[in-house]
Amino acid sequence: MLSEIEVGQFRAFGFVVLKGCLSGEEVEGLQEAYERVIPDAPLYNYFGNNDTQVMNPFVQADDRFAALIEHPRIMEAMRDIYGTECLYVTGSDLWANRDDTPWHSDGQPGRRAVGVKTSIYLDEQDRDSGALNVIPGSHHPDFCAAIFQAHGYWATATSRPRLRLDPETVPGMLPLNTRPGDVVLWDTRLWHSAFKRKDGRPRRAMFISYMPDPQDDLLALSDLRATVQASLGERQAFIYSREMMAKGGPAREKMAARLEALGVERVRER
Ligand SMILES: O=C(O)CCC(=O)C(=O)O
Repeated sequence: MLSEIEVGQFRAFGFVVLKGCLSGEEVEGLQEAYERVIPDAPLYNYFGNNDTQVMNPFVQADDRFAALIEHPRIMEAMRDIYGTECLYVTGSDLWANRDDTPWHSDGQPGRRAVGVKTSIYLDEQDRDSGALNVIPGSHHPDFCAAIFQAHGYWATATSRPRLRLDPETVPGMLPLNTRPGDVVLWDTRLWHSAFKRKDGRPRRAMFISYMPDPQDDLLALSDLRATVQASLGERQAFIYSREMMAKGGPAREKMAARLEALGVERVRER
């Protein structure tokens, strides 16, 4: 259970590091699964040209990855923060990242829709070794938009909003240092970046996306449905494959059934 301070910190700053959230055994399992799948992950040279690889989605590739979706300690932390369940809304990517990820915010700066990601890393990380850098508090819509108005641009019509600032000296930036087993929970409206590791090794990272259950908030419900529909497509036809549903336990069934009750389409493969 998160402390009141941690919940308060998340609300004020937009992130919390769940220290030691995953057991040593879970981390070992993830490392093994990662090394098994990464050789087949496609190249992705959007940020640079350094043979970065990404598997998107990745949760279907190994049961140990899929188990991260409903990890009890992660679900509990999100419940502590939002006072309701968070729902997996598709959006899962696994990286061997050899590039700098530029400063950006996920989505339109100033948006009210709440998205939350978990970041899971397989190596110890700090500013020089791939840590997620954030501007604390920049998930607040007005602050997020103000930063964009002062320093932002779109690299292309479809890219995420970025910052023109020198990436190393962005005012207020904070690297979120982690050790394997820690999970970073963060609001995707935060302005964030990550630098390539100075030791030349790839950043071994996994990200999974959620939104809080909208309950009776019709605008939040519409945002949730739109988010899922925008992420489903050629690469992924359903949130859950038949196999993932067959292998998942009651927590997976409950989350899938809740999405269906909310009118989300293509939740599970029939
Ligand atoms: O490259 C990284 O590690 C940062 C990930 C990121 O920017 C994102 O998931 O939106």
